[in-house]
Amino acid sequence: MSKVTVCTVVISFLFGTSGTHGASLKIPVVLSTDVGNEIDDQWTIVYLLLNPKLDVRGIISAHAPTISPPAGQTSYKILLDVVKNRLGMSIHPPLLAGADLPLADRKKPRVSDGANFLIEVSQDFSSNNRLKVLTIGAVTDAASAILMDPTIVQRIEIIDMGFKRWPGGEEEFNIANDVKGMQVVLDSDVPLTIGSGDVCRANLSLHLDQARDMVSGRGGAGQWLFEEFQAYYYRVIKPLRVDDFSKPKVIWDNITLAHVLGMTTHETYARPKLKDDMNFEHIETDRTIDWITDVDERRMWDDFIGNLGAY
Ligand SMILES: [Ca+2]
Repeated sequence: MSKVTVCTVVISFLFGTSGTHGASLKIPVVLSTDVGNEIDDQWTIVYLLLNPKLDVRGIISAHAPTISPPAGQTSYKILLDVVKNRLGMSIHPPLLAGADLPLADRKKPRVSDGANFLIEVSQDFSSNNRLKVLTIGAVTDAASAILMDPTIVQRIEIIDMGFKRWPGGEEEFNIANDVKGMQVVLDSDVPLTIGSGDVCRANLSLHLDQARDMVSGRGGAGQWLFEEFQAYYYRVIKPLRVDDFSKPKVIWDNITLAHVLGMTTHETYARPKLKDDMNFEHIETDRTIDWITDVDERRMWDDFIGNLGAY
């Protein structure tokens, strides 16, 4: 990286963190990611960090049962590797470790560096100017922050990739990884938007060839993203010993970024309660939930590729 580029990165980072005190028009976000579980988290981290429209205040690691225990710590080490080594960023937003396990009790937080950080960083915000918290893994750290400081619901909003579909909710990986955590979030007043699995599948599926065409020629970060995609594709998506490349891989987690960047449509519904079996119970309430119904994926991928090419 040239000196001029480093200088630009420093200036944009400083400007980007000016928050409520400065003239930043960037969108303030914190990401909570179970990176190390699948490969879509890597795509979302790259999109997040290379997007000049975002003021990234921090990234928190999240546990998942597919990540070696202690999962929050392992995911944190993978997050450090992605940001420092894969993206080669010596200057970057704060990176924090989240909890290693889901909530054991709906009234008791799992205190972690990630949950503490979320409370601290939220202090710059208010109900008129909310920090957007993107959760693309188990929601444990956001839920713990709500239990530790209930006033945080006046300063943040949560955009979560989770559930199978509306109106049932239904079992899905991120929700299953902390059902109690999502119950805490749904039972609170925090504004909540959901990007569900069915909408991701319909809008964010990529075939191997599409992924190659999109990212493999675009610098070291693009090449690395494609290699991750390809390795996962051969390991998980393509049937062994069969030349069947018909199944796509879904880049689930990008739905949260597409939403904050204004590239989705959504419906607003009465906010359901979440039962322990991960199905919704629809109740009379004044609280609402925003449910993403569509993604302008053409626009999102163009934006993603443009930022990747410029890095
Ligand atoms: Ca994820």
